[in-house]
Amino acid sequence: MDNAYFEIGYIMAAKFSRRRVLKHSVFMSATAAACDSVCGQQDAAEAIDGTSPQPQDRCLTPAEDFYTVARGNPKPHLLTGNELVSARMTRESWRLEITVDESLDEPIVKQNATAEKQLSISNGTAIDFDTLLSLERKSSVKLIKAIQCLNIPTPLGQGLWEGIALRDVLKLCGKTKNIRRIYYWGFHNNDPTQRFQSSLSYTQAVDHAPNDPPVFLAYKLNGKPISPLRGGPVRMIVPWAYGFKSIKWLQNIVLSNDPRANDTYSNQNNDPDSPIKTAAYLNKPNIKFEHGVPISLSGIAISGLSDLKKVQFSIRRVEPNFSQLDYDHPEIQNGRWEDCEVSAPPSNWKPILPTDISSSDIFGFDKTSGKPMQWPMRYGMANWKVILKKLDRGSYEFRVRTIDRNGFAQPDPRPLAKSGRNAMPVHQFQVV
Ligand SMILES: Nc1nc2c(c(=O)[nH]1)N[C@H]1C(S)=C(S)[C@@H](COP(=O)(O)O)O[C@H]1N2
Ligand SMILES: [Mo]
Repeated sequence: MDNAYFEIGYIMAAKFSRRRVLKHSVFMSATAAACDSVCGQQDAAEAIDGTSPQPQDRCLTPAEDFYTVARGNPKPHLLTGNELVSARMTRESWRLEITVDESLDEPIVKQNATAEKQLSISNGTAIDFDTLLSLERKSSVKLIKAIQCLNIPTPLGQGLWEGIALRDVLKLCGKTKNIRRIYYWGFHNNDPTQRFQSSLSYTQAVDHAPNDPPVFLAYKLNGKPISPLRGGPVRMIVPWAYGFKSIKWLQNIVLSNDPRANDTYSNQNNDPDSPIKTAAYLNKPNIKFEHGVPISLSGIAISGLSDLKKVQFSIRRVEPNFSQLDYDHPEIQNGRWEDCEVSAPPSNWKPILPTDISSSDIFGFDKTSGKPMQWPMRYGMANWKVILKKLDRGSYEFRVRTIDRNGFAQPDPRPLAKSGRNAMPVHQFQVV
């Protein structure tokens, strides 16, 4: 680790959490500094709780070090003791209701949804934790996945999530008819105005391509029960989606024949069906470097729905106080781009994973070799790095971007902030 980075990372991070800086000094420096820029861009409507985005390495973020995005007053994860029990936020008290919305809404909903069984607290049939666990043998999902907020341009953390495919949970309702959408939400003080709801089409809930993980109800993170802070005891995990689909403190699912997405998040001008975009993020480094000393720049890259082929950088000599060119300016698009180094997968997964989990059990890993079948893994992240040598004295503008497996360069194919913040990172610095 470069000393210059450590120092700036330390100073910036100390503003947020001195304890964590010390604890994670190994991967620390630059990402902690990055939060200064990335947090500034987050949507004002987001209720942010917790500390600054934590530095992420390529493997598993400790549960308490994820950056937390949570709504509610008080926030459900701050409940303790009896309050936690009556909120049904312990494994023993947890119940999941699956009910049917039978209402019609012409001309869009002409026939009503039905299910053989509705599972509700009032008739004593809601799913309890043991019932959920009993599906484990049939349908266990283990997935290493980064959580990323659509409105915060750095992943919040990456975990090994374990759970049961939503498809198999829905089967507990027996035969169903006319279901086109699934609405779901978690505990929010039983106050409907606080409810943070998300939704999936029936197809998204039950179908998935063989090389893509299914939607699942997670009950373990990094080999341990999911804490209230991370959305436990049971949290929805929608692998391809931004964080708002991965509802915490999950307690209610409603089956409906209304095909419209009514995610709470779409009320804030967000695209509710946007998959995670492949993107590189820059750990904001120093703005001044000493001439003659190699300059190391680094960051995180996340592999979205379209996978990650490579990470590239481009560097331009500029006049001080120049005005920045847009990402689609021909000078940027047709400039010289070179490949960055992307961190290789760990050669040994054993020390990284919980002791009772073998890498070959994890989605996307080869059953025989126990190695990931692609790297970085889809919906996961890796580190990138570049070392710049022999730069003359002067001002520079550094850009970094991903190229996805379709050949699109970040921020394409959808450079729209409200379908995921993935602007091409830019950094200006001086060599003096
Ligand atoms: N019940 C509930 N689930 C929720 C939220 C919430 O406020 N309430 N926030 C969502 C959003 S917008 C994001 S980005 C992720 C953040 O997950 P994390 O706090 O575990 O990092 O949780 C999602 N799930
Ligand atoms: Mo979010």
